[in-house]
Amino acid sequence: MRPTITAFRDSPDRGQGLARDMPVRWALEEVGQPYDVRLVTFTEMKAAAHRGLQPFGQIPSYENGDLALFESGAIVLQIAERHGGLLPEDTAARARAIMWMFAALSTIEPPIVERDAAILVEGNAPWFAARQPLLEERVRHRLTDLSRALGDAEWLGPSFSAGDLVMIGVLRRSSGSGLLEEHPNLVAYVARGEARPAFRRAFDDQYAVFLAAARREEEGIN
Ligand code: GTB
Repeated sequence: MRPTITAFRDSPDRGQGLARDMPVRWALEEVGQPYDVRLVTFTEMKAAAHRGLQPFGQIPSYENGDLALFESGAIVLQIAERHGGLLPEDTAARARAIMWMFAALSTIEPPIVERDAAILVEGNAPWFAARQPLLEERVRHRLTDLSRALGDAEWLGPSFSAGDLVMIGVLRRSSGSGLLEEHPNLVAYVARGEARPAFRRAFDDQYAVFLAAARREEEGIN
C-alpha cells in the first residue's frame, strides 16, 4: 500500500522546505517507502473534504489504507513504527528517541514559531520593538539548553532517529536568524541532517513543487 500525503500547492515558504510536509517526506524517504503527494490550494485545505482528514484545515495529512492521520509528529511516529530504521529496537532507547520528538515539538518549536509569527504579523505594531527581545531571549534560552544537551555528539541518541529528524526540522526554522548560529554544534547538527540523501530527496521533491508554482506565477496561471 502506497501512502498519500498532502502538501501546499503554493507553499508560502517558497521552496525552503519549512512547511510540515517536509518531515513527513523526509521520514518516508529515510525508510524507503514510496508515496504520493496530493497538492492542495488554500481553498481546498479549508473545504469539508480536506477537513475530514485534517480538522484544522492544514497540511500535512497522511492516508494509508484504512488509516488517516494528521499532525506531522504523529505521522512521522507512525512511519517510524511501521518501518525499520528510524527508531531503535531497544525499548529504552526507543522511548528516548520519541521523547526527543516531543521535546522538538513541544519545548523547542513553540518559542521559535512565536518569534517568527511576531515578525510576520506584528512587524508594524507599536509593541513590536519592545516585545522582540523577549521573544528572542526565549528562543535563545531553549537553544542554549539544547546545545548543551547535544554537546559534541553526532545525534541526540546513539544513532540517527526520528527524534533527530523532527528536531532538525524544527531547528531549520531558526537557520539564518542569528540565534541558531550562536551554537556551532547545532549548526553542524542541522547540516548533518541536511546532508543525508533522504533529506536531499525530500527537499528536491518539495522544491519541484515550488518551481512549478513559480512557473505558473510567471505565466499568470493560477
Ligand atoms: N501541528 C500541525 C502539524 O505539525 O502537522 C501544524 C500544521 C501546520 O501548521 N500546517 C501549516 C498550514 O497548513 C503549514 S506548515 N497552515 C495553513 C493554515 O493554518 O491555514 C507551517 C508553515 C507554514 C509556512 C512556513 N513558511 O512560510 O516558512 C513554514 C511553516
